[in-house]
Amino acid sequence: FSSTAIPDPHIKPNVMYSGIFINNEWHKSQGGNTFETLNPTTGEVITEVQYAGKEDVDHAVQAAQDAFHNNSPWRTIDASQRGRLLYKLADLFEENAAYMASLETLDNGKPYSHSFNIDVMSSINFLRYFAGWADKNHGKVIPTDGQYFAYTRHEPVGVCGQIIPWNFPLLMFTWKIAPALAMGNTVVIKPAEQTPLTALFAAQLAKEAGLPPGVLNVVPGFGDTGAFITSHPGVDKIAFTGSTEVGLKIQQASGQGRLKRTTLELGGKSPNIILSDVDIEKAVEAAHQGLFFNQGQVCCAGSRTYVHSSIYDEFVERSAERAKKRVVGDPFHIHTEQGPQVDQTQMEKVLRYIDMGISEGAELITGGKRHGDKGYFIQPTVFANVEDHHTIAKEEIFGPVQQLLKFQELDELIERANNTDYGLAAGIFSNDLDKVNYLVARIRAGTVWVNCYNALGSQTPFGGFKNSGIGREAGEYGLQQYTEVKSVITSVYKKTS
Ligand code: TXE
Repeated sequence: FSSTAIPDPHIKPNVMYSGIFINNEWHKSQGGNTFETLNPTTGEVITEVQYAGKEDVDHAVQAAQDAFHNNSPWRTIDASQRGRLLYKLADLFEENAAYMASLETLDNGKPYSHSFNIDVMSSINFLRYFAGWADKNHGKVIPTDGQYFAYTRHEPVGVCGQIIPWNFPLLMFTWKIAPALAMGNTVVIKPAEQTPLTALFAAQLAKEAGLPPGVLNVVPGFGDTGAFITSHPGVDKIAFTGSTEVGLKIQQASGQGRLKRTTLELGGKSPNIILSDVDIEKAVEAAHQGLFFNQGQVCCAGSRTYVHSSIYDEFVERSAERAKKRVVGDPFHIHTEQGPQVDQTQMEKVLRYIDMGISEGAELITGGKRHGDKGYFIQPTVFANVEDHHTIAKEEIFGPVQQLLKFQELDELIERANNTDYGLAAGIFSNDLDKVNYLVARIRAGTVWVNCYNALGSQTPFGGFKNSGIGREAGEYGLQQYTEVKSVITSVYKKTS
């Protein structure tokens, strides 16, 4: 779909589900608590959502354990049938695409054209990709030594506790549930407190698709709800996407009392490297999108743009021109490129980083302020002459703030690019194959994009080196995180090759 061909949005999408989803039924919080989810475009309350407490998480985990019990409907259906249920869920997403994209834009503030073309469409692709895997991730027969017959079974891990952030609410929901369900696990998932609505709607669709009760449970709430999941003895595996700070806590919690399998997808400060031979116009646009996409709220954002000194000044000038042209405003408008930040906390955090950039001596070229006085909008901001020791070159800003740094030599650049605790992604722009290959092998990051940025697919693994995470999501590698390998070794009378 091009942005002009997509269906019209529902400007005021009706919120149908705001409860706790357990055993395919909607529940109120047992403690009687609710929280408000706000529209970041206006700061107004959209609706009250049920706030899952400890009793609700216990209930959800019990439901997931029951659904995982040997001989349960979920454990006894064909693997291909699990795939068919996910295909059906993808079809339901497609039927409801305009509504779901509108709900996402309402709750998160991202432009509707992105919610539709990227969030909803990629979610559908992701569901279909993993639906196809359901009956294909099989074990092997292994020619072991001795009078034995050996094979492996790929079995589900069990109850998966999944905690997701607010920057891609529906997409992260599908990234988490699709591989888990394809491999036969059961799920208790907590959407982010800022953006619970699309996950709740999707839960109802999962019921309509025919998922048995207890297989997928959704518990809205804050960090404490997440902590009840991560510390719960009935949970076998944790999958988390969010800040490195919380990721470290989760890693600790998941080792207390029992070992939970843990995968973490955390923050980043990704270098985007522009060599001197590039088509400057294309590279400026790619670096612009690589940072500003999704209001800059992307874990793999190219938030350290290293530009070769020979083209640096022109690159700065053109980047500023491009940022000034960026269309900021009503996210339901089809031409809007940038909506509000997700909430006031995030807006204030980003503005604090801008102030730090100025006070530490980076050069503010454009932007730098709040955009308007309603909602949580920030002007597209570009800093030049950024140095590695500046806070804005070290910490994740998670906003529409571009850092342009200068470099001369490749080896020095590699040292600088790797001088971070993060290692999520990197970009390289050049047509010099030798230089590209030299860099690709030396940059410590889970993904390296060459002459492109933010190219993510269902098929390609995604995850971080160092403090950017543990494990990989998507692709065949992503499946491995949702299976246990069982070796079965049987004595035989006499083997033959
Ligand atoms: O993240 P949190 P926040 C980064 C980004 C952002 C910063 C803070 O830099 O500015 O993190 O954002 C749940 N046990 N990223 O505060 O707190 C929480 O309810 C279990 C990068 O929103 O990590 C939510 O569902 N769960 C990131 C989820 O964790 C807990 C995307 C993420 O929230 C918990 C988002 C706890 N103790 C932010 N505390 C990325 N990698 O894309 C919170 N949560």
